[in-house]
Amino acid sequence: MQKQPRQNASIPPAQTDLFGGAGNDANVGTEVAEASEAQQSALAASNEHARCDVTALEGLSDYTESDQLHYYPSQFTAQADHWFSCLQANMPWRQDTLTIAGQQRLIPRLQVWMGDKGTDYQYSGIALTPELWLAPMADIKQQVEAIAGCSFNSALLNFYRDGNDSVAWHADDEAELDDTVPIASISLGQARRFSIKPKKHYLQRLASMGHNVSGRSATRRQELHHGSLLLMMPGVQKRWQHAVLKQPEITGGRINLTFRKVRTRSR
Ligand SMILES: O=C(O)CCC(=O)C(=O)O
Repeated sequence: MQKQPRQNASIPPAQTDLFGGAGNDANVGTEVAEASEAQQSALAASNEHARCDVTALEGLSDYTESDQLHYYPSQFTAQADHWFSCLQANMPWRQDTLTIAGQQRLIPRLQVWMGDKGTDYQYSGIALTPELWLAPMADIKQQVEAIAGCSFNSALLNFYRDGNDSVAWHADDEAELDDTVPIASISLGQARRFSIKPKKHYLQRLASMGHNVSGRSATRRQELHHGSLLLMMPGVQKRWQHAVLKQPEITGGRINLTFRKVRTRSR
């Protein structure tokens, strides 16, 4: 059975001030480049108060824990500067090409696909063969696994060079992703706005259940801060879409790491 994220306290009830109450940026203040599991537990505990549920629409009758996002604004504050500079300098960043309506377009960001052998992955027509784990990614993976309570075998690294880089509305719902495992997203560098809204089929279902929501009214937004962790429960990919849209006024760079579990043949 899929393990749930480690609970140091019970998950707080869905909040009506969605995305609004996530503002605690307290520096957890521990040097944890080589953090032990005990240190990670302590960090998670000290960060616990900052966790909030961000996708819940108040009163949805089929809302479940599987739809939740948990935002930990300061989970990796202590490691964030080091990770950002190390990843920016040392990853084999590349700009891949998408084919849209027969036309080739460079994606508006740099990326790297990293993982265990056999974790090949494809999205939007881009076929990705994994780079094997490079430092410090294996260490970051271990630290995030300790908090998420599950194991990951791959990660997509995105580098947004400035506010003109973006990722369009999508869900990470490809068949090769294990849809019982959460996706864990770490943000480093410039804070950027993460947006999330129900997929069309989910909006229709909500309407048929008598909920008066539109894509616009149901859209939620969250600034993802330097050193933060966002855990997306598996239902998020089934019923919701997310995006990091352009913010042209922003000049700083941002790195995002999304840890995932790809189904491999040996599974
Ligand atoms: O940069 C982010 O926060 C989101 C990245 C994302 O949506 C993805 O990797 O699928």
